[in-house]
Amino acid sequence: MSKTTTARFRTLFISDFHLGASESRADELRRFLRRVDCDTIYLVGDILDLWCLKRRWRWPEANNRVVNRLLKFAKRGTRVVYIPGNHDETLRKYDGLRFGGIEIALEAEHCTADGRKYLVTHGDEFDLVVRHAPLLSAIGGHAYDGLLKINRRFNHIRALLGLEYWSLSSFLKLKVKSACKYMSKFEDAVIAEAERRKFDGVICGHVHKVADVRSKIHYLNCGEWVEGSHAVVEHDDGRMEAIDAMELTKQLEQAERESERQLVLAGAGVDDDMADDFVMPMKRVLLAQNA
Ligand SMILES: [Mn+2]
Repeated sequence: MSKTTTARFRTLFISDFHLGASESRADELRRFLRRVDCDTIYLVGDILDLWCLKRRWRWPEANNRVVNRLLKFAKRGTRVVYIPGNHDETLRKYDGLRFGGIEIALEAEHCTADGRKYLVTHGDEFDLVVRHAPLLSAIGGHAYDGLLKINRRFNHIRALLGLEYWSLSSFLKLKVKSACKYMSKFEDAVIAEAERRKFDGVICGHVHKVADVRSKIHYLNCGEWVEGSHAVVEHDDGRMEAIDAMELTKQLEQAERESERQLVLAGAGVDDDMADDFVMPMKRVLLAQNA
């Protein structure tokens, strides 16, 4: 068997799995986590969705595979730090404790290989600063199609009643605009706090929007694993960036399939030593029988 093809990072930052919510992508997550090799992993909040789990306990086997994978990292010497978010805030009271080798911390200060300091926090505390209903995701394509259908019927009735046309799209544009405004206010608040505390950068999650912005400080957002599949990584030289984790996973899986195919083509599936292990004892047995 050939070795699993993995990508090497110094540090992995990943957030908003929302395990327990019906839409979480545990299977993709497991595929990605199989393909990473790193010294430290920061779980940047909303890993478990305790809000959803309290309403209804929904825990598919795929979720266990993700948890097992994380425990295995810790067991094999990767430092795993879990920074709870607002959907798993119950865990905040265990600040400083360890579960199966996973450290719980309210926030962290990460020092890069080239000596820069990054603040690591989930980010929900900045909702208070922003003071705006968190519109986490602008309305997606499918929902919009459905709404358009309803809107047509709605306006048909309005027309029958002699009322003027009500535009759904201009209403939604207003909503999306306020979502964008919320997003930029959130970023501003996080950046201001990191700057005030003299960090070179900040890594957070929470708003479900992957980001990699360099201004006064480096703002990185891990994105999410409900609709997307992003992560923030630190390379061995200290370089930090946001990546599309599934895109990388697919490349690594493809590379592994390709190298397996090359092995088969080269006839190297069975190497000389392995053949000897099989043939030599058999030769001894046969010669012994002849004697
Ligand atoms: Mn959150």
